[in-house]
Amino acid sequence: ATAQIGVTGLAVMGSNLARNFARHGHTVAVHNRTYAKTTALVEEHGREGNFVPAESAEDFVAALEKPRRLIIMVKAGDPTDAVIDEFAPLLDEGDMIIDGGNAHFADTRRREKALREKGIHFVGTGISGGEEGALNGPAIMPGGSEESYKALGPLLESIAAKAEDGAPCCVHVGPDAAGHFVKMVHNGIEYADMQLIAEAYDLLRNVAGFTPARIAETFRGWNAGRLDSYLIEITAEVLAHTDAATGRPFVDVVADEAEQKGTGRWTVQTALDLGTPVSGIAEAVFARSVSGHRDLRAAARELPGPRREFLSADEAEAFAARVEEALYASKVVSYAQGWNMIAAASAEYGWDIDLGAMAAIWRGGCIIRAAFLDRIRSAFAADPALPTLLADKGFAEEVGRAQDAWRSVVTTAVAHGVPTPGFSAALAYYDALRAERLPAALTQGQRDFFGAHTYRRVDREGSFHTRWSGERDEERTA
Ligand code: NBP
Repeated sequence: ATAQIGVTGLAVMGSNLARNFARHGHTVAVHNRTYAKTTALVEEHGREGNFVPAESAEDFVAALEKPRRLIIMVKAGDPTDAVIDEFAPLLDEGDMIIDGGNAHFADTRRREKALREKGIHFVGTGISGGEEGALNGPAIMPGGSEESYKALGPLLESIAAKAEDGAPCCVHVGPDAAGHFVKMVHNGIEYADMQLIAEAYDLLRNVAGFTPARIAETFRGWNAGRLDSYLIEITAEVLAHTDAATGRPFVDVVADEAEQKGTGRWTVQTALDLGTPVSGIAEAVFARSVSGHRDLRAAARELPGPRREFLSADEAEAFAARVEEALYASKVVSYAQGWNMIAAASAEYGWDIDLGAMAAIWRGGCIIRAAFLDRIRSAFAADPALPTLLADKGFAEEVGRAQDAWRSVVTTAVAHGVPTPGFSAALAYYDALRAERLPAALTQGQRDFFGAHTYRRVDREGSFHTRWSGERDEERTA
């Protein structure tokens, strides 16, 4: 046995991850259901480091130093179970199976429990950054036991992206499925970010009347400021791109139906179960879904909207600056919601996740990497029990300064008939959190009226019910 690590599943992610390990001086055993992929990898990239190609599961396991570290990089779902079932009987106590696929955290909890009973460490690991990240440095979010991280951490940290301060973008997130959970929320936040950026583009295009090329310039300008991020950077690239076949802006020749693979939807489904509002992510998932409903959109195409001219050139400039503020404030809200969701799951499952560390490891390697994340890291460093990012002094000041512009942008969007579900939901959340009284009091009254669901009072302890069909006298129920 000569290999420090093994990778099974050599499609794009697994191959790139294996090459990343090899380039960092680790000997990597490589295995794939279809052996031709294994030989192709070694033929094409064998010179990058030490690979041990294995055709059978037995040879693969025999190639690994003990305790064995075996990474699974296959299609998430049934294929992952199939691969676990194939390898688990060949492993010994103390060995580690690392699932680097995009597994649902509930599957990871189930697999971890089953393998723990056999003495095998199952490490559900979120890996972010797509194929390029896997090759050149991803953000890595391992769950599983503390003990497994001792044996695995240094290897993973060596291939992870490095943040600007040189820190590896990899940390032991917490036990069992903590890693896959935060990876899911990361993807949800990514959906929300993309939606907010899309809304900013739509406003600049259809209210300000900017061309895609001009919007690309605007985004480049924003990227030099507090919105500095990978997503803003690539947005400018996409908007500046011209379609070779037609000479038109690329964005105008792409069908306007956004697809999804499911991690955004999982985030929202899970948030509903946990009772944590992630309206920014939910609106982003729904916006993609609306875009894909051709039939609904065709049926509604003739509905009336407002008649509005583009803003004048001067107004458009000032409007663009306000859109930047609305985008920033909405982004703070969607990150605040995402972090609350992680905190809620951490409490629910006893994961004890370090919230600041999540921001720290997402500064590099992943799709939401941004200067902004360093601010979140500092906010949690200043107060590890911060109830919401909106309560951090720095964020509170910035969002407070942005709120006039934010309201004005949402108002303008409504007046012009441009849908901004992300901006609007974020603003509604902000206003709901800061409200002194919410109409939830009325909701409780209604619930008590039709279902005797009881209510609490502002002036006395206990639960109460009003006998609505009788004298309307009040009884204390608890
Ligand atoms: P795919 O998700 O396309 O999976 C292809 C791999 O799964 C091949 O190696 C294939 O083997 C293997 N496989 C399948 Br399919 N069924 C199998 C089975 N029953 N038994 C054994 N092997 C089986 O690969 P990918 O795009 O590289 O992604 C790998 C994982 O990484 C996924 O979970 C994905 O969600 C996750 N991920 C992807 C990205 C990304 O940007 N693509 C980013 C982050 C995470 P074969 O060659 O024999 O068909």
